[in-house]
Amino acid sequence: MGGKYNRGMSVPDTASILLSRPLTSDEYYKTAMLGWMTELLQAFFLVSDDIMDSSITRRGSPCWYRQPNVGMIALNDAFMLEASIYLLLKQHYRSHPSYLGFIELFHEVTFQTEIGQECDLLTAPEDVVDLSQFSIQKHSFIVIYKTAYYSFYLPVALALHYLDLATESNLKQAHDILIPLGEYFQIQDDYLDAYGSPEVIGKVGTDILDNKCSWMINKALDLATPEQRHILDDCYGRKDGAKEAEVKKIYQELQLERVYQEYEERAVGEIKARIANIDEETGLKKQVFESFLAKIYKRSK
Ligand code: DMA
Ligand code: MG
Ligand code: MG
Ligand code: MG
Repeated sequence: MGGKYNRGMSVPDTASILLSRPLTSDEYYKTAMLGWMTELLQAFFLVSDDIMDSSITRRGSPCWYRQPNVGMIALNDAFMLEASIYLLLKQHYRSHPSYLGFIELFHEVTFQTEIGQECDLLTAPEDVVDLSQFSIQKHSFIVIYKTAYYSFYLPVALALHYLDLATESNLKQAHDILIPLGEYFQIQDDYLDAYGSPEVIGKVGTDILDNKCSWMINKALDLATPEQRHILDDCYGRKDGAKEAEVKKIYQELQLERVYQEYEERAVGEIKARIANIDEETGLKKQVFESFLAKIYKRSK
């Protein structure tokens, strides 16, 4: 409990926009059920992610694996969170024409996320820091796979399947906007890791300590003088609070906050242009994507 429930609520919200009317109570129940499945998938990823990232807090409390009497049982808890998606699907959707479509979609998106997490972890070895291995292209691949598919494409694809609107063309049009939107969302997450306040975002940033190929370090590497680069090489990815502070000092000197704000305005402009090109003839609605964008634009958590 205690998250924003953006992903979960996106399923009924999207269905209601696509139908251009409020949902009946049965429709709400069924789409909210799909929404809870996306939240369970998210919980599965976060419980595992926090172990792999050695994170401290999540949603304002110690991470699940740090709770008393949990520890590494959190791993099995994560597996059970994932498995419960398919129990709920069977219980509530077995006779729906898209039952198989739902199962395949959850499996596909889960695998895409795991590819992203794998690359995220492999580009951030704990023992070898080599900043020359980072690039904005690698970053883009990682964030699209680890975040954009399950956070943005999944809820909309679920609503399309639920309403029997999941044609190849509708799914592709949705994909082509939701993936850049998800990339922007994870860049916000990378920014907030360094600049967000833990009381607001509910977690303590670990990207610098964890040697992550984050958006922030990629920008810093682009802009750093040789002296600043030397400090980054020396201090990034070391499990040491003082060295982490040195890296943040370079971020300040390079005015990454402003660089980020400029990126945000450009990215949002491009996403708006894509939304304007949506073909509404076959059941999609621009408003689906506008409402996603409005929920995350300039977010502080
Ligand atoms: C998030 O990456 C990706 C998944 C699949 C959970 P992250 O480690 O940056 O997330 P957070 O900042 O929430 O730990
Ligand atoms: Mg993490
Ligand atoms: Mg992670
Ligand atoms: Mg993060």
